[in-house]
Amino acid sequence: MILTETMAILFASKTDPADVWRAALEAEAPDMEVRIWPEVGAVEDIEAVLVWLHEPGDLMRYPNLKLIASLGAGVDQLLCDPALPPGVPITRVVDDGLTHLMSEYVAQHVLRYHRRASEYERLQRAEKWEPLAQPSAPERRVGLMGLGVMGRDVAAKLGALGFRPLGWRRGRGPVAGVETYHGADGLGAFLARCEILVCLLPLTPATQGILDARVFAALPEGAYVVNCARGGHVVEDDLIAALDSGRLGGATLDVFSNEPLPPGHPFWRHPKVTVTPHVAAVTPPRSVAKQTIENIRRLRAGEPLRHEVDLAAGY
Ligand code: NDP
Ligand code: OXD
Repeated sequence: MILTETMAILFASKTDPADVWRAALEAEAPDMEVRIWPEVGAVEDIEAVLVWLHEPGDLMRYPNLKLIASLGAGVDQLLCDPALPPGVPITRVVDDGLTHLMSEYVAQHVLRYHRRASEYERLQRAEKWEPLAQPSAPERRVGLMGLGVMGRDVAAKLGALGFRPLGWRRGRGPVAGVETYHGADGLGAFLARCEILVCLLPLTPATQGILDARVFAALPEGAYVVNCARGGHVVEDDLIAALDSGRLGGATLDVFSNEPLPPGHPFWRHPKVTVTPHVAAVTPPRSVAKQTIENIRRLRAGEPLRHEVDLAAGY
């Protein structure tokens, strides 16, 4: 490997404000040079990249690249690049602030369905005074697909509100305070109990299209779905069919296969769908800059990286 005198961090995102991210990185590491894609300069200088929705194949251009840091918690948007430099570690964001935002989002929408607010909104529009039966939180079954950093925090916060969440994950082993199901074998039994299903899975080949007609058929009649993970988890036609038939009571969607959600898409006007524009938990530049710089310093010191992605598992 040829080391140049100037080693630089490249910020490469087609959607995020470069000036905000430059300021965050420079505040954290005044001794490091920050470059903004596509003004890359000499490609040999690039030691680390901080990326979100980068240009596929671009990361192969940097012969001295030693770290690829995802600007978000998810890495599907990075791993779908068929030309990633082999052997270069990939890290993702794990941040208390981000996790807290996600838990707030999930709590908001779980409570909305639990307290039947979406039904009262419809009744109000019809000028109907109609009290509905109200189960208590411990009686309401909320299921979390994914019990990672986000899922566990959501479980703890829903637990504080009195819910007894169920969880589903890939690996075995207990998760404190959550009745946990595992893998493909446990999915049916888990779904059969979920009146409100929350998706907090990473998008991988194993979870692509997981929210499909079979899953909706396995949920209790009238169940609700909250997807704040990735749009690719949802088979959109199956979701619309399940909502229209009454199999599902409603869906809250923060993420979509096509973002921004195109004008005219049926989700926009569907009476049982709530749309938010991928804002469940927005990555905070200052803390991500801190994690990225810490990992560059660890790399230079030969120490293990934090929050490295397991490339075999895909998350
Ligand atoms: P983690 O990697 O910490 O957790 C992932 C969880 O999913 C783990 O419990 C894992 O199981 C489980 N899982 C993975 N694959 C499977 C599978 N095939 N079957 C069953 N369970 C599986 O991720 P985070 O909690 O940090 O984040 C989750 C996702 O949330 C991110 O990947 C991202 O896509 C999304 N996100 C969305 C945001 C938004 O604003 N909408 C913001 C931030 C994140 P195990 O425990 O066995 O490893
Ligand atoms: C993320 C996201 O993955 O914002 O962090 O979606």
